[in-house]
Amino acid sequence: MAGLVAADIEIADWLRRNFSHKCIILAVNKCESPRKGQMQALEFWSLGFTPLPISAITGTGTGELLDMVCSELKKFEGLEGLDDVEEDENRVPAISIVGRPNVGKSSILNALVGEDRTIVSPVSGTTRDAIDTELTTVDGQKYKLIDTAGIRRRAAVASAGSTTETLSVKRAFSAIRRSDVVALVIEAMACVSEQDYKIAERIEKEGKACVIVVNKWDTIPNKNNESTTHYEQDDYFCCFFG
Ligand SMILES: Nc1nc2c(ncn2[C@@H]2O[C@H](COP(=O)(O)OP(=O)(O)OP(=O)(O)O)[C@@H](O)[C@H]2O)c(=O)[nH]1
Ligand SMILES: [Mg+2]
Repeated sequence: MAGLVAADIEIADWLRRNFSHKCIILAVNKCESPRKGQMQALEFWSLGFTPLPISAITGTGTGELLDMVCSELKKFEGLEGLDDVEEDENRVPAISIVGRPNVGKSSILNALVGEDRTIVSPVSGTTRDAIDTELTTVDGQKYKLIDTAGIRRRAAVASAGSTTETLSVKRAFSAIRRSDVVALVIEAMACVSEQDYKIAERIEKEGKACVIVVNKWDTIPNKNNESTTHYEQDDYFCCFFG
């Protein structure tokens, strides 16, 4: 057991900052001896979580760890017993397409499904609701694609005072929550904006995998083979990816 190190403190801080609404279990590994293990785990109390001494090699404490995980899982709504945790083979992975208004979210969905399922228009704010579309790939794998309304800055939404827009944004956030992967669309020629960061933060907070899609690539003038690398190495963009 290496004891408490700086990285543990950093990770614990990060978990507290970003996942305070989630259940966090602190397992202290390599505590082989049941009695001495309790002592070894003591210093981890300073992280602000209850340490559970375990040993992956001997199995000490792993039963308690499993019980804790299961009892937390049971608290979820609709989860009455562990049988329900079994992977639902019919579950279709969901991918939501999110971003600021007019970046081309609906166009991307239509391009992926190969037909005009959602309305595309140069008018910002065309999509007003989260729209689910099922896509079946050539190998038969099904996916649920969710087109969402453009998410403007909170202040802009508030000052517009539109209930419809407020609901649209809520539905976009709920689409993020029910997705397995989120495609965050940004516009190639527009700088990465504060709002793009905010949306990316939201996706991270929800703990979802994120793919950043740079759309309207055709609008970049004088492209060559290195354009993508230049784009990725741009300071502003690097921060975004970082
Ligand atoms: N040049 C160019 N224009 C695009 C591209 N993708 C979309 N557009 C145009 O951008 C405009 C907005 O496209 P939409 O797909 O409606 O954008 P959206 O993000 O769904 O917009 P909202 O629903 O209003 O949030 C339309 O005029 C599209 O034709 C692209 O790759 N290149
Ligand atoms: Mg749209």
